[in-house]
Amino acid sequence: MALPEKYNNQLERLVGEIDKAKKIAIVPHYNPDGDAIGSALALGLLLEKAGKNVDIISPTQYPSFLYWLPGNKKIRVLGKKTENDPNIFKDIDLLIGVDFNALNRINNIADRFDKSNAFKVLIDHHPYPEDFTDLLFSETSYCSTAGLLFEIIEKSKFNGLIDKEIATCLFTGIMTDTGSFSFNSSNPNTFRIVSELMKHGVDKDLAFDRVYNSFSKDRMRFMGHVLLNRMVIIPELKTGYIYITAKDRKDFNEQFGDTENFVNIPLSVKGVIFSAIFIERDNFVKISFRSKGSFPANDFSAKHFNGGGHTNAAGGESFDSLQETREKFVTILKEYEETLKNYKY
Ligand SMILES: [Mn+2]
Repeated sequence: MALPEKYNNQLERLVGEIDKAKKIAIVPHYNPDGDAIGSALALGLLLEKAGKNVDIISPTQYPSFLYWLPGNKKIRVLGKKTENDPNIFKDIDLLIGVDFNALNRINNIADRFDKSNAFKVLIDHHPYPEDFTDLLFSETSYCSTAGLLFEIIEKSKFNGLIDKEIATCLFTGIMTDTGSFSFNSSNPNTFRIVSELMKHGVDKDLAFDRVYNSFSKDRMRFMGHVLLNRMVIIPELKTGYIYITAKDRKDFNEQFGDTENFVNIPLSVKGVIFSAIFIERDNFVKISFRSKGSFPANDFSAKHFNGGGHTNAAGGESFDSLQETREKFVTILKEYEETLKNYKY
């Protein structure tokens, strides 16, 4: 398989715009993950090799387990002082968004992205993309934006520029978006892409080690506390959830990214197919959902918790207290009792 034929014209236009552009900016979503950062870096490194002046602008901070990635220093992270800068996209001819489907996913800079006179492109694998760019490469059949980006590059004249560093960034995007090939990776094409990347010399074991074996002692103890005291399993509804109080975050010296992946823990309990995490933040409760099989975490979140995402992984939020949010969740779950009880996975 390769990039679907229907993108041929768009690909031609994209290459034309790259050729024309002097200055290019690449933007991942806020709170970027391995796929967003890996894709942004891979594209940035590639376009620099093609002789372009490239800015990679992250709307917010990202986890330190990604700092080892090649080209990491090129990323400009917006903070309190810089996020309101009206000129972040000044003189940019081509603006490329990666790994998001809606302007509100780059919330703090959405207005400037939208109003920029640059030619705009979006490369993404989330469902229901909004129409806010001149070109849209959006395919949910890909495990990751990095996978889709690889096939876009592969089919273009830039294919020859892929090197070990670029391949490492793409591989890391695929690895993190599939939980090291444990979900969202049944499409054989994912492994074809990985196979191509490996030919460029990606050190797979190193990538795994840097991403997954990089916790602080505090974070490990935090996880222990969560497992022992903050996990609720509701076997009859095949659901588990975790809640984290503001005090927990303080007690365990929470650093950015420390609660990442906690939401997956309840799914390790036999029989659990739906899991959630509720994290008490300053003004709201941050929520993530995970599911197995066809139970739609994204629809559940969209309907009840102002969120969305993929079938098996979605985000959400609540402006009730942590306690009220937990109670609301359990009440809503009862509406799904029949579905969950009879759910076969
Ligand atoms: Mn992604």
